[in-house]
Amino acid sequence: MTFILHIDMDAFFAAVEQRDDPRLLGKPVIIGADPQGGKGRGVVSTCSYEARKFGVHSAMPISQAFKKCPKGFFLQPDMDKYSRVSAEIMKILYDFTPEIEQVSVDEAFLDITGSYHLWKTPLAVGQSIKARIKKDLDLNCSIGIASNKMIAKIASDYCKPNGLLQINAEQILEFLWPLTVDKIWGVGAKTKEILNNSGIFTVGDMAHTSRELLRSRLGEHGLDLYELANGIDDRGVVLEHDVKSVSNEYTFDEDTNNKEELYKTISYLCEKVSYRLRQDELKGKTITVKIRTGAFKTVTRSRTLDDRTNFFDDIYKNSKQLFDEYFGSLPSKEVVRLIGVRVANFEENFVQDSLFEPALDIKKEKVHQVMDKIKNKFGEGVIGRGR
Ligand code: TTP
Ligand code: MG
Repeated sequence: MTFILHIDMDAFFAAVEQRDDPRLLGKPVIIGADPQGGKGRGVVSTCSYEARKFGVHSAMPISQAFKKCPKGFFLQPDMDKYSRVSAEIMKILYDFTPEIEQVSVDEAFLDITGSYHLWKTPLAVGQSIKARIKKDLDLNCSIGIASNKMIAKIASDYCKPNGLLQINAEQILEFLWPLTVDKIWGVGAKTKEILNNSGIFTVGDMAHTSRELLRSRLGEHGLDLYELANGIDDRGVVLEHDVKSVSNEYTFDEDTNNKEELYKTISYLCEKVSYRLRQDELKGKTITVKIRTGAFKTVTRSRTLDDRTNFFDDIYKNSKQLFDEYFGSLPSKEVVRLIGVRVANFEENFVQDSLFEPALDIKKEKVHQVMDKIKNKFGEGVIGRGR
């Protein structure tokens, strides 16, 4: 029996702002473009549940949101802050299982099949995650648990806000069939219209339609929808291992052009990236440094090495050179707001590799392994590196 847990934060951007400014608690908060007294362009990113009562929602033109809720608190998004909170959330989730697929900034799937017994039941895992996120981050989320991804996601959406809902295998159809067709993955506005025009409004209608009819209206896609309407979804949780790169970035509290501080930060990021690569037994060939200046100009500089690596020394040496090349070309007054380091271009990681690698690398690898063991045992941060 598989247990998939889907977690999605409630009114994420708005909730972070309400948490950080208690004056906003209980108030309609709208995050998005500047409304400029109703003349502003751009759209709503999200809004608090208080603002949703006025009919405001994501993607609505900000001018329209202003008309619906003129007394609302309109704030521009602080993406750096939300990414930081997002990373904190994901870090908590990794305490429950390494089998995580992060889908967006505030959303992830966890395959808890192999780990739930540590909390006794899948539902208890959900309760513990909610409690941890509330206690550590003072934020609410909603969680759905089911035997597959689609049902877990529909369940978390269904129980929003601040909900927890488990759908057992034998309850799936009873849960699914009364819902409108657009709850099914892959049914957007256009597909919905085609289905509605054929008299298909609920998931149950769809499940009771012949596969031939669905195919004639929607092509092969119709057959996938038929399966989904019957609660069948075999898609697995896609682990980070399948991701194409490992990266880390840091936003300075205050923009800086202090070389010492910048190098220290690059070193810290390389340390993290190297650690993650080694944990996942990955090695990459392409190293990229990302720099965002105080003027919000973002540039990336990349270099592809002859051999794949996950060693700190290699990643740091190259990152530092890439950084120097770019930073040297900037006016002396320019400041840095954000730095990122990424390693990509993995080929398969043959264990055999080490047979052909020079003895020095084998030794380095051993040292890294020992350091990783200590980190795993006592947490990151206990082990540093002499510079
Ligand atoms: P969602 O999870 O879709 O929305 P939400 O977390 O604000 O609200 P809830 O899940 O409780 O319904 O998206 C997560 C964040 O992504 C959201 O806080 C802001 C951002 N976002 C946009 O910027 N534009 C959009 O159109 C959407 C849907 C989300
Ligand atoms: Mg959300």
